[in-house]
Amino acid sequence: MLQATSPASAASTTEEIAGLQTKPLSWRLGTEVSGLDLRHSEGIPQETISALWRLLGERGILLFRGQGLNHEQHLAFTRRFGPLADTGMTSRYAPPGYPDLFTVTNIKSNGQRSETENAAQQWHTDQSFLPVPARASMLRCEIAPQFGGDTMFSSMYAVYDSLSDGLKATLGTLRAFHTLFNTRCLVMSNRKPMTAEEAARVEGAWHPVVMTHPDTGRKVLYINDQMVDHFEGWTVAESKPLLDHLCHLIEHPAHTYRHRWQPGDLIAWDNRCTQHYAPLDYDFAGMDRPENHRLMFRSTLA
Ligand SMILES: O=C(O)CCC(=O)C(=O)O
Ligand SMILES: [Fe+2]
Repeated sequence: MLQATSPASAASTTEEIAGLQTKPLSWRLGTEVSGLDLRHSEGIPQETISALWRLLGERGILLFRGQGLNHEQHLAFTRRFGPLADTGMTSRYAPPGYPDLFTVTNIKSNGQRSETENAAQQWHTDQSFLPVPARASMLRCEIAPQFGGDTMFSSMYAVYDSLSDGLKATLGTLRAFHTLFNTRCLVMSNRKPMTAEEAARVEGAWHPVVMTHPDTGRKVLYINDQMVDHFEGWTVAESKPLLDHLCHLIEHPAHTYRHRWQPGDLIAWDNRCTQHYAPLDYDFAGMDRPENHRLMFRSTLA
């Protein structure tokens, strides 16, 4: 049976857990899991699914290499962990026929630039603008650019643990407003205006700045660069220096893992204890050339 592994004590070698081969991806977060064929996820025992879920809560992200899933298989594996969430603002970024998937790509469609080509240019956690944000997300790579196109992940356990007791105490009393319509958010600039219905859905929500992860009982920092520009009762100007400081800790290399994608990879992340970010680290100016194309699909757990 899977044993709780504290991130600090994660071994760097391959280990067998519940019949699966697992290997930490970095000191603070991430585990690669091998020995599973996710194309036939209906055959994976419930005990293994539970073990994967526990490992995800502890390590923040799970990597499955070489899976080559199609949309159906991707959604079937996701559903093994519970009901799906609405993927994003609406299904406007869904591939045809799959409203539960969110397409992240730099490939033009009908001569139009993709609105998701730089969807993740800031650190964030998915759907924190909702009163009940997505629990977890699963992103799979179909096409990776010749260089870059990486995704970075950061552990909010590690960031919280790195704070002084004084700052932990102060942050523990605060709430922050999460919305895409804020002074720090860059992502809306290249998007078509929202419909009234879309705008109402992403209006925003208040969340405590420090949360306890329901599965592990560990505390996490819960603010992010993309969605938050002020604390409750503080002005944007007053909040900015502290948010800048916290965002700097989120991107600190000691708290992160950087993933170099290969087509066929699938990464699951827990939105409650990690953040992610896609640096524009490929030839963005030359992205219309096929060797710079990037095509990813995300499913989201409610
Ligand atoms: O493009 C990426 O690597 C990440 C995209 C993203 O933020 C998401 O799918 O939630
Ligand atoms: Fe995201």
